[in-house]
Amino acid sequence: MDITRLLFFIIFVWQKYESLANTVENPVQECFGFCDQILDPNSTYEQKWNETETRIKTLQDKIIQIENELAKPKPKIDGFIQIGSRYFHIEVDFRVTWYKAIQLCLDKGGQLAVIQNEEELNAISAKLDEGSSYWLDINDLAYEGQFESWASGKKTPYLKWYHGEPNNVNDDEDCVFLKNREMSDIHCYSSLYYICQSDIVDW
Ligand SMILES: [Ca+2]
Ligand SMILES: [Ca+2]
Repeated sequence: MDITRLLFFIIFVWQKYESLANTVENPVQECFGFCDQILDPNSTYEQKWNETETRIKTLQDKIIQIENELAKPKPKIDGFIQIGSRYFHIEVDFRVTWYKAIQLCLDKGGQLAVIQNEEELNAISAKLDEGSSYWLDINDLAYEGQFESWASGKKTPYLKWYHGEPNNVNDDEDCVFLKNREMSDIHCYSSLYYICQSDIVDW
């Protein structure tokens, strides 16, 4: 190697060394501005994350507020009594078909009752005459064996069947009544008492 080539080689190596050194000393600059968002603890990513957390917290507070509002008993309607956290009207003066019971509850400003759970079943049943039958908003008119609320069109949240029920006798029992704390299906044109609830719930 002659002296000229040797000098070029030394200069080339020196420049490469400086370039590498700068890379180590200025990592942010070498990342074309992206690295600072990762390396800087006060980066925009962290700010955005904090903003997102704040928004999520605000939404959670709103959801809790809405849930609390929904959980409140609806205003009392004349002729309705409070049972548990809700208001009900228990009709014991005359018996009607299931269809008529639907209409009469709507006329009162409520709807035919949908029992939410066992606790509510027991609370309501304690107010009923033993041996009497009361219509509920439960039917399988649309699809046999699929019991749903007429008011909401959704699956009924709670069922407690009497032994052997539902049995859909003569393939013609599509409406449900409550008797002695248990439920049975029966022909919808049977005449029974009925229970309305004051609130319209979208189950
Ligand atoms: Ca049926
Ligand atoms: Ca039956």
